[in-house]
Amino acid sequence: MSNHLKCLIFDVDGTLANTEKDGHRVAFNRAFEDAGLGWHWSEELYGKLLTVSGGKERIRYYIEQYQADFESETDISELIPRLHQVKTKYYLQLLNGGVIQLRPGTKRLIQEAKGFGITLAIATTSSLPNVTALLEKHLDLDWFKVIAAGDIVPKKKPSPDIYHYVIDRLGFSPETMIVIEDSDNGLEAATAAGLTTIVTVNSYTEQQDFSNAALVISDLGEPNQPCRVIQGSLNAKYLDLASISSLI
Ligand code: XBP
Ligand code: MG
Repeated sequence: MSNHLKCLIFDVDGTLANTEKDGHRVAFNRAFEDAGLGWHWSEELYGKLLTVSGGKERIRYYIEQYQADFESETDISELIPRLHQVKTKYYLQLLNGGVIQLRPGTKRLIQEAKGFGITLAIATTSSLPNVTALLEKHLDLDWFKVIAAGDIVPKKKPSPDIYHYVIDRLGFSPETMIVIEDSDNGLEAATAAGLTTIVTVNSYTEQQDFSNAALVISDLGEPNQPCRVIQGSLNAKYLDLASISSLI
């Protein structure tokens, strides 16, 4: 194995698991329903709203763009975090109920990396309870040396701040780290922090511009379930550590 690769940094939503359509989106809608707001985010509308990362930021953007006449009894700056808290409760219920499963290859690759002593980290816009719950249910919290999530940095992706945070905490040179992301916002954030990035697309992101990625694939793949290469080259049927190391 190459001596150069020291760390893999994973995004969560859309990368480790397809959390958005059947998880976050449904949880937002349940929170809106509880509050009697009459708002509903369809699968299609949610795709547009995903241009804004961060749940609280997404609600604010929705109000500004789609509910311009909305008048709230409480100040919007109080309403948004309250809605978001309820949304988080519903998301955790969905997650713990088994609605969210890992994407192909994620557990295999993470276990392989762990076996080779590669440091693992998380860089996500999602709130910390969502991330810890996913890792506890499907992987292991202790496998990840740094979990950077939610409001830990004020500016969310596409700002590189969350990646700068991980780099600072780990103390590795960016050239020794590889990021796995699923979206243009995530790619932009990682690239601006000087990190080489592999993209695994999903239905919400497959049409986005990933020209700055080192490799774009359909998913991480499994030995019996090869991935599709969309951009770049991969000398294997699925993404393994040797293929990742060759990108450094
Ligand atoms: C994830 C997000 C998050 C989730 C919802 O983006 O943008 O906002 O959609 O989570 P990325 P919260 O995968 O690029 O990190 O509601 O907890 O924000
Ligand atoms: Mg993502």
